[in-house]
Amino acid sequence: MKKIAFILALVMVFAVALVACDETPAESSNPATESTPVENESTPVESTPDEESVPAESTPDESVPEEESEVPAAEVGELVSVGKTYTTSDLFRQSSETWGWDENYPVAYPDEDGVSLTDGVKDPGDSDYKNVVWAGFNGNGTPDFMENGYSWIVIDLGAVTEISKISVYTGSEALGSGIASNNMTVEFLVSDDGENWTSLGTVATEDNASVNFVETTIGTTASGQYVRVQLTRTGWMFVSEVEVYDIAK
Ligand SMILES: [Ca+2]
Repeated sequence: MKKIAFILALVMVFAVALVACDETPAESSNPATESTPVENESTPVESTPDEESVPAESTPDESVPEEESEVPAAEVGELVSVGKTYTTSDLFRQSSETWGWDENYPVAYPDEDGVSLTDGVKDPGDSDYKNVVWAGFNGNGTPDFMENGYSWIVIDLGAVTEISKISVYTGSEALGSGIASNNMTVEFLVSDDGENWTSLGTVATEDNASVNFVETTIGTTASGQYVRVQLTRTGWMFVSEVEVYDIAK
């Protein structure tokens, strides 16, 4: 009986050992769950370069507009053309008596005193083309226009000037009688001696019938004592003012 009991004890020991061996593989399945943290670790690894690249790209983007915003801050200086003398190609000249006496405009509009283009007044205040603020050029056929293809205005600034901006103010479609600023170009030129000219460029003039005059401007730095504007249009061109700015003042 002792032998039988001993054998049974051995069988039980083996049985316990087998159960223990079966449980071990069950624990070995845990590494499958351990692989999950491995994947989780790779996720922040991938997100890290994304987070780093975003601020790296945004930094230069923010610096560009700051540099560009400094460019328009340049000043054009002072208006120096007011009161300066000028000459023109043939203005259309017609006395008030010729086109019918008008008590509101007893002086004929075509700049008979030779001062209206640099007197500082560019706004006629109404839409009547007879307003004395205007000087009229006939692009349909005055002799000078027919010869050159344009009308011109030359302002003598009195001394060589560091020019930063030139503007021309022309009558709009609101004036009627075929006067308008559409289909019109203005060429801007400068000179030291009034004979040899350098063109700064040609600008197309846009019309705006809701106002009495429109502004055409060129903003280019240039040096010269004389400023010349050449007006081209098939039709009437009315001018109230030419402005020149000196960036050195
Ligand atoms: Ca004027």
